[in-house]
Order: sequence, then C-alpha cells, then structure tokens
Amino acid sequence: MLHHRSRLATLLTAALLALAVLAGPNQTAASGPPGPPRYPRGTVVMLGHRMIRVTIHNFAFLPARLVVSAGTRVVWTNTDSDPHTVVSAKGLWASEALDTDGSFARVFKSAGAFPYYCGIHPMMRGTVTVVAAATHKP
Ligand SMILES: [Cu+2]
Repeated sequence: MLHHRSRLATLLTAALLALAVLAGPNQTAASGPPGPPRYPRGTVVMLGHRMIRVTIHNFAFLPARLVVSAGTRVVWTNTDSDPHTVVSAKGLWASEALDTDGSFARVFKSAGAFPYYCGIHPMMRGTVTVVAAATHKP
C-alpha cells in the first residue's frame, strides 16, 4: 500500500512538472506570434471547455493564471495534506476548507478578471480570467 502511494506521488509529481512546463513562457501569447490578446507569463489559456481543473499543490494553485470562456466550470482540487480554501478577492465566493482530495467548483458566467486567494494562506493567489464567447475568434 505504501509502495503504491509513493508510486502515485511520483506520477503526480511528473504530471505537475509537465503542467508547469506547459504553463511556461512558450504557452503565453506574449512570446508567441502576434495575435490577440496578451496575458502575463505563465498564463494557461483554455478556451471553449465546459470544465477546467485547477490543482492545489505545494501551497500553490496550478495553474495560477487561467483564461477560460464564459460558462466554464472551474474545479479546484486540493492535493496537499494541509487544508486550503478558494476565496474571491472581490468577495464573490468563498469555499469551505478543502481537505486532501476535497474540491470546490464555480461556473464563471460573466467576462472579467476574477482574482482569488487561499483564506488560510493568503500568499497563495490565482486569477481566473473569463472571456466572452464572442471574443474567441481571431
Ligand atoms: Cu492554503
């Protein structure tokens, strides 16, 4: 059982590293060919999905900067052994404390920038940027 758990942890770490690489400079509009719109380094753009997952791992939101289409359900899942929360910096929502494997979901219906943080560890920060469906096309 312990062996399986450590294998799982290794796989999870590899997956998170891959995600971190994807979230690197090459994924941002800023370093790519000219085109609209430009987002800060590390932004992960995931337009046209019904649901997108954000992992809470090692006291960080992954990806911390996410761009989704209006109507997308964003699901945060805590993989740490410490509890975390997902709290809107604009006072729009606040999750309960999420234990290990606990998750919180919110559907983002309107366009805009939605910064959030962990209420337990306020240095943990993220932003969901929501773009209207009509602005997807180049
Ligand atoms: Cu936290």
